[in-house]
Amino acid sequence: MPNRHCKLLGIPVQDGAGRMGCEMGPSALRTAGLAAAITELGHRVSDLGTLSPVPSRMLSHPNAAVHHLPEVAAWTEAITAAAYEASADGMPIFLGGDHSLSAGTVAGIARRATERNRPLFLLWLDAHPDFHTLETTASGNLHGVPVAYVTGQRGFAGYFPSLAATVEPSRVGMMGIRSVDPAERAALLPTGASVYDMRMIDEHGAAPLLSRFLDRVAAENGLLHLSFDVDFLDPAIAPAVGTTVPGGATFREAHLVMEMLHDSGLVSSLDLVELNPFLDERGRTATLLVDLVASLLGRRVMDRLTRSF
Ligand code: HAR
Ligand code: MN
Ligand code: MN
Ligand code: MN
Repeated sequence: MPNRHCKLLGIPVQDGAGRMGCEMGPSALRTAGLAAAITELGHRVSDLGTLSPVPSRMLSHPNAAVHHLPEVAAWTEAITAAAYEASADGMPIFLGGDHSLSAGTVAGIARRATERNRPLFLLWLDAHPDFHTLETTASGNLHGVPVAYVTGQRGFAGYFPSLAATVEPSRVGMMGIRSVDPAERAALLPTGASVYDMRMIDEHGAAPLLSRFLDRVAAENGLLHLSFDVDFLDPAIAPAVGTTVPGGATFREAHLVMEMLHDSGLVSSLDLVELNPFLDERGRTATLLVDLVASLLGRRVMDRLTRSF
């Protein structure tokens, strides 16, 4: 992969989560040495700074569980504009913040992709599919809705910003999935999204599943947005997240995914989300995320001495 221009943008939203702390995520990722890890690999880094919360207007939804809707809607509008602008050149890396921020990052990138006549693929590494609508969410935590929103599912009109471009559900790949609510399962099944859950990773390994998805991205000359939720990882190695689910990706599974993504050269933008530094142990989760980004950007232990075996 040629040298990249990586553009860091902090997005300290936490209103979409059920507990506070994600607003410290961008600071923790910077403190863990993200910029230095990237420059050591020969890439260029620009830090675009950190978005500020924007004023919100009154907004309420019939589903009384939904909370912080005005704030998340306002964030989504601001993030969409910032992501569109950041994607004019280089590789934007969005530092979360809870996963509701991806409603904006993916919307902004999708607009950019459409203008370039490139199909946008979305790889969602997460314990959860985040496929609730405003009607179906029972927790009301809006970090549980971004995939439904960006793929144009019904029920967001009048609440979230209208989308300039949607992501085709069949161009969504999910890996690490192991916590799905009944309404999400029902909504997701007919969409044609590729859902590689943890059982499929157990049975087949992550590599062949990911290869199949990446082959499709390459065949269509697509752009690929990677959305990395900390709870994709097993809580034993990544405790700093508010929604831990046992049975997540291991250290090597996660690095292998990032290494394969690097070799593919296909990833054009990245979200790092749900890091809650208040729950971390001496920065180990933030440090692991930095190491995973390094794998994505070309760090390797050895050159491949043996290409076949
Ligand atoms: N599906 C559950 C809900 O809607 C859990 C959502 C948790 N989402 C995240 N991001 N932490 O994946 O409440
Ligand atoms: Mn998520
Ligand atoms: Mn999750
Ligand atoms: Mn090790």
